[in-house]
Amino acid sequence: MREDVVLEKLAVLAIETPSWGYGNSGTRFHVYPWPGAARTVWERIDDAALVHRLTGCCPSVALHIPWDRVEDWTALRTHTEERGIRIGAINPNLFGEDEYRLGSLCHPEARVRERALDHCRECIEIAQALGSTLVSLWLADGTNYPGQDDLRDRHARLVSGLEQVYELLPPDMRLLVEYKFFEPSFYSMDLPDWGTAALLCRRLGPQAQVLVDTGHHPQGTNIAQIVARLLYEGLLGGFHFNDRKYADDDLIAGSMHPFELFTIMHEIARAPKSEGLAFMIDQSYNVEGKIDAMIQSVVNIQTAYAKALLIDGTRLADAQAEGDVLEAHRVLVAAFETDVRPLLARLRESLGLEPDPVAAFRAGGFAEQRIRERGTVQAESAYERT
Ligand code: RM4
Ligand code: MN
Ligand code: MN
Repeated sequence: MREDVVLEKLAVLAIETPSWGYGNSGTRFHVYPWPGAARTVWERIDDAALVHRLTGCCPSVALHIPWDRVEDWTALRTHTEERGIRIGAINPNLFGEDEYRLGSLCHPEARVRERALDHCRECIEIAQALGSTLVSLWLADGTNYPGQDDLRDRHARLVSGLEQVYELLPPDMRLLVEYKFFEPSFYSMDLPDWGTAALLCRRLGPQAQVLVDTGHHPQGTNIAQIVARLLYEGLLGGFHFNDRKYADDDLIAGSMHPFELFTIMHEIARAPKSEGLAFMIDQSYNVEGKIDAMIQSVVNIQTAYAKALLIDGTRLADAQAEGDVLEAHRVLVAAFETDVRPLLARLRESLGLEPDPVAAFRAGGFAEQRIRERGTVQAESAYERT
């Protein structure tokens, strides 16, 4: 692909950052307070706006309800838009209440299922009030022991719960259905894999699509192939980018498996239609600063995409057609090994940005200013990271 075309494609890549990545977070053992970390949703939005200002490619921020609940949604929307960004996906939280011990939409008791449905209804209304057209649903539902509940009944409850949520969607809103193979439940998750999510979305209709969180698969899963399939079937809604070593570690995207991220972005780069895909980050920073780590994640995603755009598609197709396995692989590796930092620096310069946004954050006094204004807040409790 010619450099000007690559630059055009890179210029329209928009990555959404999560509000929950800007506050203090921790492990199940401890939350280490980070000096200057955002204390409220207003400050989390300020930090998301700064990430957009420095990267030029993060125009929206995802919210988690009730973590980001406020009295006045109009005021929050104004606050966000005044800072040059907008609200992206609204994430209902169906795991942070005592009632959800045995599940939410799949709970054995109708009363709890109703409550979960009410929360989804509220989140759809919040999305409308905030000008967002995306609701992103992840269910922590599942069981811990064989025999704990009837697996077929749980599936029936899941289908019926999601059908009811789907019914509530206004015509311009999409429902993203996220899966995860284990945690917090260990015997069965009600939405464990992309196949289940795809089956459900097919059943629900065109406003429901699958969300691929890159940390939600068993070790060794070929995520690029999942992405290729979902794209082919028109069922891919978007991503939660992060990286992991062992489980759902929520580490900086591309920090552990940059080649895997590149193969995923290759599928995006060659997709006939990728508009409308939601590229979102879902990470938490436990031992590092939040804003510069978020920017690093953004840079890593851009890097993987830039390299994917540089793949010589003609040579690759020829090698594949000739059955030249090694040559086909070498075409990918050649693109992966290209140093795209100068290209990304040119992209940023053309947008009036500093060439290295992490360095720009570190040199800009932003962290110091936040420490002065916000201090260091001892976290009362960890976000219930699940
Ligand atoms: C889950 C999942 C969801 C996220 C929560 C906090 O593991 O990835 O997307 O909202 O964590
Ligand atoms: Mn996620
Ligand atoms: Mn997760």
